[in-house]
Amino acid sequence: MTRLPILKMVLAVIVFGTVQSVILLQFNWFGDEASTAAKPIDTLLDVTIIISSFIFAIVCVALGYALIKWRAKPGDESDGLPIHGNTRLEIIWTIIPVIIVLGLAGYSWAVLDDIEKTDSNALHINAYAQQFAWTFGYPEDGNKWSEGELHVPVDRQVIFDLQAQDVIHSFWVPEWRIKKDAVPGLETEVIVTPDKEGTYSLICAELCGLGHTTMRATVVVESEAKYKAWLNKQTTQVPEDILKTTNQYEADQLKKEEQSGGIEGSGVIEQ
Ligand SMILES: [Cu+2]
Repeated sequence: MTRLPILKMVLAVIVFGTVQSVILLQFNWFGDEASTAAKPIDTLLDVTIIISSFIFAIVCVALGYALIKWRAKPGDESDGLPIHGNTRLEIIWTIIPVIIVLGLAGYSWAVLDDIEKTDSNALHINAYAQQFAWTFGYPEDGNKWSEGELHVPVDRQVIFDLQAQDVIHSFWVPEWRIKKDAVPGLETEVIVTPDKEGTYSLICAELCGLGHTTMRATVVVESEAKYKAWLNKQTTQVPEDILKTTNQYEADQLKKEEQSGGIEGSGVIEQ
């Protein structure tokens, strides 16, 4: 059995893994950070990049060594040796990835748990998603309604109650990092604390039909005073037909089914 140059290989992995990590960490993958969730999420991503870089390095070094060391000599047309499994090796290469994956899952869980802690003075806003537009209801201030433009105060937690009116959409403001699906009949919420004033884009991140790419809204993060002033100027209230809670949505679906007679009551059984 050939003895592997373990020390050299480990060194190669360290060098290759480090160089790759350093290069990949230079990129600003997600753009500006504009919420309190952005930092911990970006750190989680950086840790994942570093771990992946070293795993990639291990694979490349092992593969490179095998290719050079055990390549066929010119003119050698014979078959390779029949090789049986190696139980100890298989146990090791199963257990190590399991530990890495579970570790990263636990870390992600902790980050998510932390950024989704709700404040008692959080602002509630309803985000209505429909093909192909976003509209917003502000239930704490007379249920005012804004179309295509969302205003939120800076440094205050906002809880968006997502309400899909037709198909599945997805609420995503890249600078806030948080993304969540809006599913008809389901209550989902986005919990976020914007911490940087500015104008951003809310993007639908779930292919929802022909106009999907145009399904965007402007997001304005501003001081509490400016937010209040803007809200005071809004005159329209959330229209009745959009005011669907999950229960109302389900009730509507039921009514529709009853009106169409239902398949069970159509006389199929009598025949
Ligand atoms: Cu959409």
